[in-house]
Amino acid sequence: KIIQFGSDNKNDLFDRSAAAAAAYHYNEEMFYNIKISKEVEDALRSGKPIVSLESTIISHGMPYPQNYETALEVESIVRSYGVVPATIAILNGTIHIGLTEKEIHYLATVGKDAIKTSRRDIAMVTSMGKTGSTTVSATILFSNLVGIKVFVTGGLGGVHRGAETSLDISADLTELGKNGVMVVSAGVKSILDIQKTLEYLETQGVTVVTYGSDEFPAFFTQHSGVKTPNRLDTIEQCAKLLYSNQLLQLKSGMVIAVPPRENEHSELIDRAIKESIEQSIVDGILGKDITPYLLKKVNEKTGGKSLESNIELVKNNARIGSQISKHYYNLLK
Ligand code: PSU
Ligand code: MN
Repeated sequence: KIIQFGSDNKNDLFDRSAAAAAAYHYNEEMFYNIKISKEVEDALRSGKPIVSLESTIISHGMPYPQNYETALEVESIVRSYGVVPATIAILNGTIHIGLTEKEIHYLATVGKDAIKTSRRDIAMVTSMGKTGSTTVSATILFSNLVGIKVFVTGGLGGVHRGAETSLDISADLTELGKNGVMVVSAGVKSILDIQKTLEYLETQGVTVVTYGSDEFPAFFTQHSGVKTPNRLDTIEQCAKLLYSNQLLQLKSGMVIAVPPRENEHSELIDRAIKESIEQSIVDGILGKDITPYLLKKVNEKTGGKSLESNIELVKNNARIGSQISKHYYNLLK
């Protein structure tokens, strides 16, 4: 027997204003505050589509000024679809959902002086009144807290090569398992072990989809040689996937991997990745420093070609993510 979900369930899904109100804390005696921008709060209350954006990509993922320009361009792409962008970061201990241009500029210029903040770092950063840029993991967590369902980024963290001895597995993957948020990305970089990353996501109960291809993309290239667990070909199908996840209250995440445009520099980038990983071992880089280290080295070794592709694919993901968000909200009406 097919169970039909009625309008009651839809009303549950509409309960975003309650989420926004619950999350709106401003209490001097507490050790954390959340500030939701006017634009984002209005969108949450009136049920307008929203897309969240992370900030570690600004502080640690790209150099200045490309980081600043890209962050603004991505926001403007999202807006061009009639969707509200919500860039998330912690500024002087206050969790911000939706940043001003000035705040984005601040993060872009402080760069690595901002604390790269995953779930484990959040209470430290807020209680000490520090500034932290949120990784995919913390951005998923805060998106879920205020009721934002679609989150756009460049690349996810994953299982690192050699994780069988280092145990280096990004907190992005466990966070994806815990929150019913859809993350639109270009897959995971080949600085990571892609097959192991997919295995780990399966264990976490994360639905992994490639948009319009049978292969899981490797960030800089469409081809990883790894078969994707699921393929969807339309925006509508992706929106319906999110809707089903919500109706069933699975409370686990979804990844939409968008293959990037074919890259003429993929061989150069591949070589740079191999050399950078070897160099990271020589330099003794470990833990949260590894991903930013590799991104910087690869960019240097490719003469900026990897950064160019990175910028282009984030924008491409923003186009797809915005449309999914819009369709999802239409399904709720
Ligand atoms: N991959 C990129 N660019 C990035 C990151 C990953 O191509 O900026 C950032 C994201 O914020 C991601 C984080 O959540 O790195 C993962 O870090 P780690 O591998 O330390 O978990
Ligand atoms: Mn790690």
